[in-house]
Amino acid sequence: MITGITGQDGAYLAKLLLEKGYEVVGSMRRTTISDPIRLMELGIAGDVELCDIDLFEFSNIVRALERVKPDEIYNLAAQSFVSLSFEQPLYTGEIDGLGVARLLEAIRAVVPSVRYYQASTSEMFGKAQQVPQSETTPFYPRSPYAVAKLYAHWMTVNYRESYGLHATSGILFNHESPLRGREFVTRKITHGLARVRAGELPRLDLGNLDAQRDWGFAGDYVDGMWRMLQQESPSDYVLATGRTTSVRRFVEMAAAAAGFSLAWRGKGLDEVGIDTRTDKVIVGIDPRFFRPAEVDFLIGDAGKAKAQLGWEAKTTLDALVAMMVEADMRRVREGIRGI
Ligand code: NDP
Ligand code: GDR
Repeated sequence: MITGITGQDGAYLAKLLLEKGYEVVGSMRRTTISDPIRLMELGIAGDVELCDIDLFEFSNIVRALERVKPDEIYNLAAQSFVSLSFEQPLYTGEIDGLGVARLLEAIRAVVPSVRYYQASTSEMFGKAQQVPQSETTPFYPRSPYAVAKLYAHWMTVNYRESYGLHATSGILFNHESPLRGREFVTRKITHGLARVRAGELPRLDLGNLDAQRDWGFAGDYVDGMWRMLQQESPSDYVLATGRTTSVRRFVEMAAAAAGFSLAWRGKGLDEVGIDTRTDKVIVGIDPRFFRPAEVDFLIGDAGKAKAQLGWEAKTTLDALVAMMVEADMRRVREGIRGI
């Protein structure tokens, strides 16, 4: 069972599990647009059974577990956009924090022998206390999202220690793909630049260009999630590439892949990215995209995952950028709007 199957990771994980011969049940919450577009994009929408779960509602979690009786549960459902969590801190806490407590309680009551994966995050390191960050680095969350995820992480550890649940927390650094939501910076950049290139958008406005992230490919990371649940004993694992890159550098790489010749001019809020071939501004800064508290720098140490799971990030950032730009240029060319 995968909660949050309509999201980026849900789609890649479902594909991986189907390829391994699993029967996959994915939970969705009811929304006005109910097409599982990412599953459709991967050509697997007809291969998974869908059920309704909103992590806000205890009773529907219990009923779904009683009916499905899963062997493995991957809890990927969350309000996952850090920026929105500053605007909706209580909702984010309800779903990303208490929602996990609801799920763990339901597991304890209905399927205590299930193997459970909790989608924890490098955002829990926040104002990082060590470089690089590993399973033993102290946490310092910097957003309501990260605070809620930290509660969920410790609840996962606590249910493992208190009740012997096979509950694992995967502390994953940022992972991206052509199926990434368009609000996250990497996809915003590749999708935005593809639209600027096609003349659909005058320019792309961003926030803090100097934040640095350890970006990998989502397809690699879902394989790590699966490996974690195949271990005899549950534990906590960091998945990361071990390399960090600024948002500014990501823009430069994506612009080059999209066929622009980018040069930066100006400073602070007046900084712009110019296409030197046309002298047009293609990137600008908009203060609306800055956060009340920022996570400036993350770089992960996935040594434990390599040693115990045989897992390593395979896709380079160059390949990831090329894959994302190519997908967005094609979608814009073909007028594909939904994803
Ligand atoms: P997405 O935002 O793409 O997907 C989130 C999923 O959660 C969607 O299916 C969404 O459904 C669902 N969801 C949201 N609210 C609820 C709710 N109230 N009840 C049930 N389902 C809900 O995230 P990703 O796929 O990128 O990430 C997967 C998980 O991993 C998340 O928990 C995220 O916080 C975490 N994570 C992600 C990282 C990354 O870099 N991608 C890194 C570390 C952790 P809907 O389609 O209806 O909105
Ligand atoms: P993050 O991802 O907050 O790391 O959380 P996001 O892509 O939103 O931001 C990364 C960095 O880019 C800076 N930034 C901008 N971000 C967005 N979204 N839009 C902009 O215009 C912009 N300009 C600069 C941000 O300030 C930030 O520093 C993601 C999510 O998937 C979480 O769910 C997950 O837990 C973490 O990754 C690991």
